[in-house]
Amino acid sequence: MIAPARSPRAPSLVLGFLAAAALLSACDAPEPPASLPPRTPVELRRTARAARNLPTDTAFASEVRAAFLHAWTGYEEHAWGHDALRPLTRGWRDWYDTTLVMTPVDAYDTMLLMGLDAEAERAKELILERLSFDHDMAVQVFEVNIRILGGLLSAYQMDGDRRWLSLATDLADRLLPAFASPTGLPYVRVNLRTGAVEGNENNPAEIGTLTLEFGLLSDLTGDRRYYDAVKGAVSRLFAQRSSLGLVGSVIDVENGDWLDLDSHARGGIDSYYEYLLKAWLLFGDEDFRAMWEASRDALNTHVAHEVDGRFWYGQVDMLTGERTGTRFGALDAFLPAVLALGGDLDRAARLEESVGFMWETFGVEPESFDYTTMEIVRPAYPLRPEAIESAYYLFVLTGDERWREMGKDMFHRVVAATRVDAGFAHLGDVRTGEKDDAMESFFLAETLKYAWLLANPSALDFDAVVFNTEAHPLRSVP
Ligand code: DMJ
Repeated sequence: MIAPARSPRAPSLVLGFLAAAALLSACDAPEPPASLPPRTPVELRRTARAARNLPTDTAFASEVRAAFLHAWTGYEEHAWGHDALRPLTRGWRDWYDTTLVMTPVDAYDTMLLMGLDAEAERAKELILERLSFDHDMAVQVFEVNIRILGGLLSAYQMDGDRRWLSLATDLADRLLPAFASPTGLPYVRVNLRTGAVEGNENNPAEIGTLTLEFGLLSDLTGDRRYYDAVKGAVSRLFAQRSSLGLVGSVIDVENGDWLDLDSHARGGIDSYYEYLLKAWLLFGDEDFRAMWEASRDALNTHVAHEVDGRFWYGQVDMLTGERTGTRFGALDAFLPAVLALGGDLDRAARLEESVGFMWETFGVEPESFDYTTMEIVRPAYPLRPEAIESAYYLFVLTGDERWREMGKDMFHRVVAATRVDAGFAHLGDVRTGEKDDAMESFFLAETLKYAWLLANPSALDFDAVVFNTEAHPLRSVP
């Protein structure tokens, strides 16, 4: 379907010749498949709107700001220019052979929202000086998309500097070859310089969580190739759903065959659902609305699970609906936010109550536990944001202070359990408090951003943005 030829555009060209380049790309690109109707971006269509005039919790806000500064100072002192801080050994980590300056790109919009102008300026200088995508290395399309492309696009929409858009376009052009499979479903990894692809066994989350970033780039550049590639992939994935309306965990992008029939809303599928809803909201594309509503209904019918009065989402076989597992954990806690954004405040609240129960039971949430036995399956806590993110959504959408209190309590538990001298450290085991030498960039991009917005909801107009799955606020292009 999409012929993903990489554009040779240099950043400087984009500044002056964006319109001409877009025209050229449009001429080079094949006709979009007939199944992709023309699309007109519209204003955000909210099914649920933020409560008005929510007060700031000043004391909470200064605690979150102090935590952010502590984490950022650790990065500046020990990992400057690299992807991530190693907070225990005061070192750094790069994901690939060359840095993608991941923590600053991921953290930049949080700094702007917190009013940390000096830190933001230093981060921006570093990124613009060091960040280049012209490297002979294979990267994971999903992670680079949500953290780097998402970060660049939100930076552009927040401060208006077109150098962000230039970087974003260069990156997306280098990621496009990932869609050159026989089905249009993207491969897992792509070489940024050569366009060589790797990994034909992909999952719905990694396939479906490209839509907002690529789609918005189409709107910003006028080049439809990005939108058509992601919509084509998501439409194909949706078409592979079972008669129950469910998707599995692993699919072969070369032939569309399911390789793992386990269906759930956890890591591996989670943000596929999230982006169906958010693509509809951001782009006003009714096809995404239809895919979201059908998927949500299937999830609520077959995957939701009431046990002893508590509400969870577990695992089932995508073909039969037979229950295959009763595990839940930190990543699953994204779902109350998505349900709330989709207007289902009742299920959202019930599930977030279960999330709160998970924190009370274990002190800090584990990666995975069995909700029928309350036994931990995977005991780590890598500074994840989802539970606080959902508390934020419920707070802004209902105005009910109990959600802010719940999120604040989670934030306090995280700080107490993970703060070390040079930053914040992952927990290897929430039972023992044993720490791992890592501080993921999403701690600054997401966990602390959602905590900040929970404390200070007027810092951002919730109704004017759609957060990508890495908490980068994106705005639709009129
Ligand atoms: C982030 O990179 C994103 O939120 C993603 O959707 C899931 N994993 C991490 C946070 O837990």
